[in-house]
Amino acid sequence: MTNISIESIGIANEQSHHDIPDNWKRYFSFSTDHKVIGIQYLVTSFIFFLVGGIFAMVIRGELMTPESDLVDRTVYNGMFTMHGTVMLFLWTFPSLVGLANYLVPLMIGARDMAFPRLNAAAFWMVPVVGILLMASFFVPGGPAQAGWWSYPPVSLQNPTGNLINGQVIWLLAVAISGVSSIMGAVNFVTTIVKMRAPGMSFFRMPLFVWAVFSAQIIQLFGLPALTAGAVMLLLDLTVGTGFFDPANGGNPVMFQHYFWFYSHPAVYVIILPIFGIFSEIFPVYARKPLFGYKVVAVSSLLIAVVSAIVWVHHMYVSGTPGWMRMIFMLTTMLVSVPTGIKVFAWVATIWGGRMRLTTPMLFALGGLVLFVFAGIVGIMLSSVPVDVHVNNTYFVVGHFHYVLYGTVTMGMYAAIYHWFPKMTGRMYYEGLGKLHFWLTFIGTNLNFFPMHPLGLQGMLRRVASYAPDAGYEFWNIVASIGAFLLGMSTLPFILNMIGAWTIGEKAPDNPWQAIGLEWEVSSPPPVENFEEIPVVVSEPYGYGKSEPLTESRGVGV
Ligand code: HEM
Ligand SMILES: [Cu+2]
Repeated sequence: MTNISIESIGIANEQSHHDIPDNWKRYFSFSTDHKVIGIQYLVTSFIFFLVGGIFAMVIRGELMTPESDLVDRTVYNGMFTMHGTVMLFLWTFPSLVGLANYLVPLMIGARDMAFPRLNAAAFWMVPVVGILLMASFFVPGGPAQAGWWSYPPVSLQNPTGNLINGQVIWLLAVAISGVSSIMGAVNFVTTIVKMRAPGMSFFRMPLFVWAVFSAQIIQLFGLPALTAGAVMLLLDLTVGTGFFDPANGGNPVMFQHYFWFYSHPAVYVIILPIFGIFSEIFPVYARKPLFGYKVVAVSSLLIAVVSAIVWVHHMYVSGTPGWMRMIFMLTTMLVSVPTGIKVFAWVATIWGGRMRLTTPMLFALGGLVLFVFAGIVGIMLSSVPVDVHVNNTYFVVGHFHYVLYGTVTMGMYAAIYHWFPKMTGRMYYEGLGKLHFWLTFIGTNLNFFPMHPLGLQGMLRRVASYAPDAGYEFWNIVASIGAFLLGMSTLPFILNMIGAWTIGEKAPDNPWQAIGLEWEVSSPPPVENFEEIPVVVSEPYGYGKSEPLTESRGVGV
């Protein structure tokens, strides 16, 4: 490969800008381009984020006052069940898969995913899941009401007696979503193992790719358990088998094992890519190499391994014997070791760096701060005596929203802003981005901090009303104000995205002077990504080292 002059690179990029069919119709087609699929996932999941958010507003509206006065209690049950389900299965998972779809082939120097048609098929199952869940609002009895984990025997009650009911539709939707995710996992793992560009050894892969790799391995071993559990529950509910139904000799606790064997590791499927995003973003805006690259890379795999042996911490109060509680308490605490290593590495990365506080960096920093808070509370919860005390209270709800909103959703925002110029070829508006950040950061704390004292005071989760003299009102009002602030925070974001995508300033190929293969192609990248497959010649994150990343390009940044 030869060195090309700067002019000819400029011209090549200029041309590829025009080559791209910039018509929006391809986003509604069965496209097999991983970049189109990535954006399809991101936009679809964001729409469902808004739907899940509307349900959250109803929940918080109801909880402003002690009485159950805004919606009927059964409607409330449907609301929190669908809120949790939509937020996890239609926002968190698909948005992360979308980001990974967009980035992984570019980051490893591949032209597409290993199985492009499987990729498209997996995506198109997501709207099917969404339509099924939304349709469940219109069947007699309304949507599922047994919470996002659908424990039997509650989930087996079927009060309307109909064969088609909210719970049946919920189980079908979750099973389809599981199949879609398994298809995606096979595709990601194959792509990362088989499709790396020459020179892109495992220890030259960006940490986002390491994180996706580890997360998708979890999907492969975990999802079959959840999907099988969902199908067995569906059989209990529809044809009267007795896997979990105590009335038919089944064991309801077995369902909890199937469910959490996947759904605990699933939190790492969610958080690992967010860790990957942090690892990509901090070096760029602190202008320093990532501290301890190899250790951080391996710690993702370690987290994936340990995540497989902690699930019983969700079942401390499910009749679990004492010795088993102790084992799972220890394994759970063990996860904090590789996780702590990462936090240490990020802090060391930004320490003394020349920080640029752009919107992506603000979201990443905010996400890190809130993650540390969530992590400390998580270690508290891993301890059996604490968990037995606060189990099923708002303390737990507060904890997981610091993770899911404070870290995951804010981390996704960081990623969307950071790669927006690459994906769309346009710059977002920095002012609107910062406004979005502050509304989100303040809103998250106002909304979810009060849940901790409420939980310690004994307020139970999944209740539409509470005793007026219990002293819960103050914190509930604060939380609801925070919720409405979070609802508002999406407005500058939507305005920013639509405005920037349609009339924003044109983005250069590498607006952040970042190092990585995705920044060496045009914005947006051409179909098939690379005119010539790059040859990688150095480690990632070479900030301040001025060594080239690939053979074909002369200078590093
Ligand atoms: C404005 C933002 C949000 C607000 C105000 C909010 C509020 C709430 C509240 C009050 C509950 C407890 C309901 C109850 O137990 O009665 C809840 C449950 C839940 N939320 Fe959120 N939430 C928000 C965003 C999110 C996000 C972004 C996620 C995930 C990414 C999420 C995932 C969940 C889950 C999994 C549950 C458990 C549902 C269940 O108990 O079955 N939430 N939320
Ligand atoms: Cu867990």
